[in-house]
Amino acid sequence: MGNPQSATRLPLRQVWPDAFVARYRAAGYWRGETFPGFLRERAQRHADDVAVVGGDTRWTYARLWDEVERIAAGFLAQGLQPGDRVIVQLGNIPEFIAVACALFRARLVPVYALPAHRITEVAHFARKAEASGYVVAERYEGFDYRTLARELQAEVPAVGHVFVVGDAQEFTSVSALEGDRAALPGDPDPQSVAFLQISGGSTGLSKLIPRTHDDYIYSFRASNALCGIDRDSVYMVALPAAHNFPMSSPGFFGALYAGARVVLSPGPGPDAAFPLIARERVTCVGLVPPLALLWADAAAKTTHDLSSLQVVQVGGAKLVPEAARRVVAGLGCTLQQVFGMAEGLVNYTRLDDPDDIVLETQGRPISPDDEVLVVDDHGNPVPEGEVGHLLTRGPYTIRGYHNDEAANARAFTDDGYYRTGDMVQRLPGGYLVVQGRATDHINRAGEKISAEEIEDHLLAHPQVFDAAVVSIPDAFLGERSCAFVIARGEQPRPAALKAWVRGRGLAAFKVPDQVVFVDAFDTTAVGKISRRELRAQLRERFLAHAAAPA
Ligand code: OOB
Repeated sequence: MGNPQSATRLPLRQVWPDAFVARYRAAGYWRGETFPGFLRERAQRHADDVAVVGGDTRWTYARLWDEVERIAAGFLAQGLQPGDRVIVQLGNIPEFIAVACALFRARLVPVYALPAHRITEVAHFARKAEASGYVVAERYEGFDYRTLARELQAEVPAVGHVFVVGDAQEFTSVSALEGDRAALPGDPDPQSVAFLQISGGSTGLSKLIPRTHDDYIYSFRASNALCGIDRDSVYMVALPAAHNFPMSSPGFFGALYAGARVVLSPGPGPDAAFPLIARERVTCVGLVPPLALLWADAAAKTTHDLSSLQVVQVGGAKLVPEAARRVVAGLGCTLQQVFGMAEGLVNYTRLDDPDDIVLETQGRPISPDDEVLVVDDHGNPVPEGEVGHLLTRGPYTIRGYHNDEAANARAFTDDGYYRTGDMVQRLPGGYLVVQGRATDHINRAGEKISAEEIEDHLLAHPQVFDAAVVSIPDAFLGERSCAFVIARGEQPRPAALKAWVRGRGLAAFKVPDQVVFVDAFDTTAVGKISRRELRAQLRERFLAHAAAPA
């Protein structure tokens, strides 16, 4: 029996206007390729080449495809039906790739959650996506996800199917899945939604990002050319595999498309990654800025041979020029800045760009058809070189979030541009320099945290009268979160408030790094000021205070 909701299955197509579809096809961006289509072809062409390395597993392309078909047939045999959404919450293990590709093969739609997400977030994804399945590992980084699965089924009973990598207990084991492979469906419509990605959640809760086969495959095929990925490359996934950056910029999907080798690092730090780089002769890796600095320092002292590394990509948050110099000096290979977003647009510095471009800009768009506007608060273009809001549309940028009218009204213009929320400067040649953002989120080492979402959780505490969460510069993380709180009655301890947020079933990275109690928030003479202004004011006050001599 399938999900009762699948009777009212949503039209899982991302709709670009016909004229754009025609244009993107004519330009050769959208070629009608699909995930199962290219994976099957690679399994034939590169059958005995190693595709995926992780833990004790080493799968060739032929073996990966065999796993994909087995798991795909198993999902359908368990009663899932093409079109059903399935939440995938797996760490950097080979099964992440096998399960995601198996879902594509069975025309099921993965919804990617990060391993750090907890019940509140996962339940939100399940409701928003109307998911009927959930795939987890028995445990990852010490956390038992079967417990989370039980909580999820209690909160969202429509999630009728739970699959577990490892000891499944009362659930279904991924390794035991079997089904009739001959009954697997044909390849999907290339313009259908292949998966739902999670947004960084700049306002409130995360939104779901529908990406199609055609648009996503274009983004990593084109990325391969700009990142130097070919069949001889060895690409390491050091960041969580569910992030768009290590997934598609060029990511493990780009590497598989090229017939290259994917190496999954169990953790992002040098301890986990360096021995694997040496053993597998890794050529390319993507990092967030704090990690890149950590790697650069560790590289000076390591005994592991890192000489295979050709390209280190840094993105997800701003890499300031001084840090960029340290990364280049420490790792001694080509730096590539990557400024991207799960909604689409990705910018790269080119591998042969001059040093000043590589050190001082966040690159330029992948596609000649990425349309970029830099506008003032009223939507009017600003002169080249001036800072403005970045809006974009193009052959791999979504036209709307899944199932979220209100967010779409805010985040997209009438003519289909996505409002990125980033403030940028555009230089000659189309290079962008990220100068900040217009929305109130905290970019904590590449993890995006919505101020609003955390304020809501703080306000639910009986001893919190009001709360404002702001980003504070942090030497290591880039930014950290600080919650300004007005207590109601007796002032709670900061640690108790942090524990409260964690206890609300949220990812640990969302717990405020710092809690500061204040007596009141400033308001203007005319009355209540906007949350945005309030947050900006608190940030300024905090920074002025921090800078003042003791
Ligand atoms: C990547 O994707 P998301 O969806 O987690 O976050 C997107 C946001 C951007 O709008 C921007 O605010 C920030 O992250 N960002 C950067 C940046 N790269 C991303 N800000 C400054 N400099 C950079 N280089 O973070 C993402 C997706 C694909 C590739 C790379 C990163």
